[in-house]
Amino acid sequence: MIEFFGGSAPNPLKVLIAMEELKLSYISHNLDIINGALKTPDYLAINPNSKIPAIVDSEGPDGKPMPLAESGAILWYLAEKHGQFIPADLRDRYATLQWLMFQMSAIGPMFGQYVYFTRRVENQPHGVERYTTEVLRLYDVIERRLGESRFLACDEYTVADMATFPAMRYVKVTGLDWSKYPNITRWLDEIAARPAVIRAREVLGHLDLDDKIDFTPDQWDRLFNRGKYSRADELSAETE
Ligand SMILES: N[C@@H](CCC(=O)N[C@@H](CS)C(=O)NCC(=O)O)C(=O)O
Repeated sequence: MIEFFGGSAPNPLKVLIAMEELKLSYISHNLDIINGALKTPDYLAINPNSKIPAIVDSEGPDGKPMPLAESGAILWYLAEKHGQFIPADLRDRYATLQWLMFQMSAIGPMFGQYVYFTRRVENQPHGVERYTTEVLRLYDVIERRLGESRFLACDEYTVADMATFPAMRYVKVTGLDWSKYPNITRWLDEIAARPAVIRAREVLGHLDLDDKIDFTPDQWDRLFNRGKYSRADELSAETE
């Protein structure tokens, strides 16, 4: 049995998709990210980085409970444990790792910053320009890749696709000309139609990154560690 700690966001959706694809039994906990649920000692023991998602697998590799954080690591762990969605062929296996790392290091963080600068803060044109350009560059990388391969890593659906689908599908890039991305469209439609992905979306429930989320200004500041939660002034002494 897996205990899953998530909430309404693209990173938890990756893990829900994997658990549904693998037909695992799990209990899902929705954590209240805005009111300190990620900062409790119990949760920090599961995810030292105090983010969602995380899991505790009651049957870890040594038979004991296994806590694990970082969506990419969780996907790899579950897929490897259950022998699916990571190809056996070594070339395809390392390609899967490559595209999973690409999601974790590029798509995830850059799309996150894009959402921040376009929707969560005002009057930061340099941030809007930088992350819009980067998101478009990443769209081009994926479009090219999906022009030569049915799925990201190879012709099989892998954990790299499960990791990359949520941000590509649900982060709305304003003004995007979809006619430039026929391969991404084909790939998104195929993944979105998978029964496991439909189930995962139902479990996740509401997910709309464009919504006017009902947080107070102080809650936004706390979420993004800004305003009175910023630590930038701690470094001022070191500039001398
Ligand atoms: N690299 C991490 C990123 C996790 C992450 O940033 N999660 C967001 C939700 S998508 C979160 O926990 N936000 C709440 C916060 O930062 O306090 C992963 O892939 O698991």
